[in-house]
Amino acid sequence: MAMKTVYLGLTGDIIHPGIINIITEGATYGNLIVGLLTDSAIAPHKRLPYLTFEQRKAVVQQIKGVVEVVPQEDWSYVPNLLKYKPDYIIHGDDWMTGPESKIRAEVFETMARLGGEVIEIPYTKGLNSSALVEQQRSLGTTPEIRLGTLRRLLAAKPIVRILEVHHGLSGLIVEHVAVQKNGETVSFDGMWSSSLTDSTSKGKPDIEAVDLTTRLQGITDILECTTKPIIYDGDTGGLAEHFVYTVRTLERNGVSAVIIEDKVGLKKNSLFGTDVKQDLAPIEEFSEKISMGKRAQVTKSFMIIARLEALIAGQSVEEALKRAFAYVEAGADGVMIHSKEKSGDDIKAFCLAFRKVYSHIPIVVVPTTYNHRTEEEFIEWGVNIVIYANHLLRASYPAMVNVAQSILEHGRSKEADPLCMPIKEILELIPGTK
Ligand code: SPV
Ligand code: MG
Repeated sequence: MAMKTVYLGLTGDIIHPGIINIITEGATYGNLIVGLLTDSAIAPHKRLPYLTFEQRKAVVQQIKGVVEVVPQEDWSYVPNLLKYKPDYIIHGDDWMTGPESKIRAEVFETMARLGGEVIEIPYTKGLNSSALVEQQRSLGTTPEIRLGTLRRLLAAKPIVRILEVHHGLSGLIVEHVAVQKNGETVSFDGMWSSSLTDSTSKGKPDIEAVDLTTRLQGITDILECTTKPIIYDGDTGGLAEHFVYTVRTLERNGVSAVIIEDKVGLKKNSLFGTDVKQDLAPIEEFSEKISMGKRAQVTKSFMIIARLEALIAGQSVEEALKRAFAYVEAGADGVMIHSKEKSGDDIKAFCLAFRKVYSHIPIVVVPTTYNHRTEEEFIEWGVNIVIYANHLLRASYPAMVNVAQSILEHGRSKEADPLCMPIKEILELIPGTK
């Protein structure tokens, strides 16, 4: 009689005795097939594993008792159960309550239809992969792993959600803040090192006056307390000869991408009033800067994204498209289309037209003025990265002014207390402050 088959769904990022236990137990029922969750199966539900699918597969297929490793492309077990029709599925009994109970119910229903059986084994107390991932997170990451994460997220998610950071504390917010929405945990995927908020927080104008070395000090603080990928706002990139050094410095530090804009002359912030007109760089000159940057980079994963300022400069969507195509030909790994128009219609027109020509080159948007547009709409337009470019800094300033005014008005700080985080909380905010 043919050997029975047993199915086990796994992420396989951290292999601990609890997993070995379930594999050993599963193997006693028959040939154990591991359904290894792909990045895209995981990404909508929790943060990406540290190891890539291929790395996780290489580890899991060596574990004694594992006969075969197949990809599980979906968060739900059902598609793979229907495909492989196992006699058994094995799972820890920690899925009885919470959001996983839905997954459990559909597994029972599917296995009953297939004439199979669900084996539930007591999960190993104190050993749970998610808890271990949390502990691992406290140990940090490496520049190489962090750098590669942006490309993995792009491959795994319909849209990558980025929030501005300007110091370690704002980095911690991107790292940890999450909300529960329709039974899913929603959080930010990475950080935007903004020239506007970096210079504003230093009391300087956003005119490329803060150099890379100074900005890197701030980024180092952020790198030290976070693990998520960083996209660096490289302004115009400076002279092409200087840009190649910027690329290498960012790579060395584990930054995932730089975005440079096709403007010339003294750089001003793009959202300045309509009277401020900036000249666009000649197409060939900017294309050459991109090519030089691409030739200079050491890793495969680093991304150079070309930022199109045509719409900001009052030019047409056609001009922006013409430039976008030239920059992609020059080697740009993505394009960022910027506008200060309030409707977002010009951005939409650009994205739809660009997508007809390049189906896979990532598009980045920065919806500061057209902020009524939603992530769902951006996905429909073919956008891959949305950057909320300045919100944490803009939120913090009025909060601080309010407290300063309250202290002045009352001649004491008691009335400002409800506006402030409790002292106990601030002391506990940073791990290691005991
Ligand atoms: C920044 O955040 O510094 C940017 C985006 O470059 S914007 O301010 O919209 O130009
Ligand atoms: Mg900027």
